[in-house]
Amino acid sequence: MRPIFLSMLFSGLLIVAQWATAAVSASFPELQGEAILEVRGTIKKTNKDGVALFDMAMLQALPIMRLETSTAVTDGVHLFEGFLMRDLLAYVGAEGETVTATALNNYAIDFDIREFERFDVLIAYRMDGAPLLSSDKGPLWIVYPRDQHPELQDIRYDYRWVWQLTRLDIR
Ligand SMILES: Nc1nc2c(c(=O)[nH]1)N[C@H]1C(S)=C(S)[C@@H](COP(=O)(O)O)O[C@H]1N2
Ligand SMILES: [Mo]
Repeated sequence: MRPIFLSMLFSGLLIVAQWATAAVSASFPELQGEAILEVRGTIKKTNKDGVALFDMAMLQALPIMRLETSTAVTDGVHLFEGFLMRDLLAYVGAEGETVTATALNNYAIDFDIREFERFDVLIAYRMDGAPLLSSDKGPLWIVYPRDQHPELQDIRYDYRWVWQLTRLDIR
């Protein structure tokens, strides 16, 4: 093929790629139900006043991930279902170094964003087939693949299992 044709083809592809990206960001859904999780900070996609708000249906539309693990605060092994923290961060177009997770009781903790690439950290909404209730760690609980990685069986990770998660701040 002649170089001029190749460069036309290439710029054509770029236009299609940009159009596709615009279509994806425009498709960020409006909140239908109750806001369960709020994501703020250096994110590319928002749906209300610079914030990304998610109801349960929106969270359950993210790729579902299952994880079987014991926890530091319950007996035995449990089946958790939810989505990967890194999938959520990619979904909102998060860019930064630090994620602060805040809970209903204002418990807050900072994470190095790279941790979510290293480990399949889950934001779980179901345990053993039942929804996590706000009376018991729910509706969202950050769950680490504790049984899969011995280095996660450590007090320094136990405090990152934020239960009753309501908010993530990216910076
Ligand atoms: N929402 C919320 N999550 C939290 C905490 C908290 O106070 N609030 N404490 C953390 C700490 S310090 C630990 S060790 C684990 C286990 O806490 P628990 O034994 O009170 O369940 O949860 C973490 N997640
Ligand atoms: Mo703790």
